Amino acid sequence: MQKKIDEIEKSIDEAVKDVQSSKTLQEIKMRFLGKTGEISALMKNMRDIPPEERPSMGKILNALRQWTEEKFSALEQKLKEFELKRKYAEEKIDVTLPGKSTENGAYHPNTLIKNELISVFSGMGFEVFEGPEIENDYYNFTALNTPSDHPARDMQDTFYLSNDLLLRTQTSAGQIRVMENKKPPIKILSPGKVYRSDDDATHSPMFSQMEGLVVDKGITLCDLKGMLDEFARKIFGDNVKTRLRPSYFPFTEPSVEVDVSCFECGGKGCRLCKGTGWIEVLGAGMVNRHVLAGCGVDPDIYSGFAFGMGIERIAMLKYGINNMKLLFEGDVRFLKQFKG
Ligand code: 2NM
Repeated sequence: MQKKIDEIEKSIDEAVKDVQSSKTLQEIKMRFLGKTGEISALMKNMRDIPPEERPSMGKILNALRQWTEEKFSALEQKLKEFELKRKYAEEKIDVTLPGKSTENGAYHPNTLIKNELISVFSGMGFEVFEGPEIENDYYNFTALNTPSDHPARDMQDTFYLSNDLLLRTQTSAGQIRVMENKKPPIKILSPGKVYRSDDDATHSPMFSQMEGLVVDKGITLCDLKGMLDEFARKIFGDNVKTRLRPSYFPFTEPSVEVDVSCFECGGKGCRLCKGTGWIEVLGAGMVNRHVLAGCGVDPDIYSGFAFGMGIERIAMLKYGINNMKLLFEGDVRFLKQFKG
C-alpha cells in the first residue's frame, strides 16, 4: 500500500512539474482528488481490507489526501499570482503616450450664413418653409408672372427634366404653394438650393438662395425698408444703412435692388465697394398683384413684400472670400478656417 501511495505522490509531482495555467492545474487536481480520481479510488478500496487494518490505513490515506490538497492549493495560489502579473503586464497603459486627437468638422460657410439668416429673421417672426427642388413650369414661372416669352424661361437658363418638370430657378416657386394654401398673415423664409444653366467665375449652376415673403393687410414698401434695415444691422453691423434702387422682376411691382452701406469703409469708398460706398446684397419688391390673385389672395385686401438673396454672395461678403468656386470645391484647407 505504501508503494501505491509513493507512486501516487510521485505521479502528482510529475504531473504538476511543468504546469503553466490554473486551468490545467485544475484538470490535474481532478485526476487525483475528483470523485473518480485516484485517491478517491483508494478510499473506496477501504471496504476490501480487513477491519483491524482500517484505522491505520485510514490515517495514511487521509494524510495523503491532505498532503495532496495542500500541494494543489499552494500551486494554485502561485499560479494565480503569476497569471495576474502577466495580465497586468499585457494590459499595461502607457500614460506617457500622446493622446489620440479626433478632428472636429466645421460648418460650411453657406450653412453658417443660412443659420445666421434664419436666426435673424425668426427673431422678426418669420417661419422657415422649404419647397421641393423639382418644380413644374406653373410654380416656377407662370404663377410668378413670368410670361412664356420671358428670357428667364429660355432653355439656356433652366434645367428641364421633361416638358413640364424642371429644377427650380428660385425658391419663390415654393412660396406660391404657401400662398395657395394659407390665408394671410403669411411671414415665411425659404432657404434652399436653386439651379440655373450658368457657369463662369461668378455663376454656379447650383447655388443657394434665401427668400422671404410677407403678406397681410396694409403691408407697404416702408415695412420692407424697415425690415431690411434690421437685417442689414444684424448681419453686417450696427452702423450699416440700406438704400433701394429701382429694378425689375416679373413677380414684384415695384421692384428694387437693395444696397447696404459698405461695412468695410463705412461708406467712404474702398476696394470692397469699388469706391462707391455701397454694396448690392439682394433684390426685393412688393408682390405683383397678378401673383397674389393667381394664388387666390385678393390683391384689393392684401398686399405683400418679398425679397431674395444669394447665400454664397452674402458668405463671400461677410467672410471676405474672393473666389466663389471655393464655396463649391469642398477643399478642407478652406473649410477648416470656419471652425467655430
Ligand atoms: C427676389 C426678388 C424679389 C420673391 C417673390 C416671391 C413671391 F413668391 F412672393 F412671388 N418670393 N420671392 C422675390 C422678389 C425674390 O429675389 C431676388
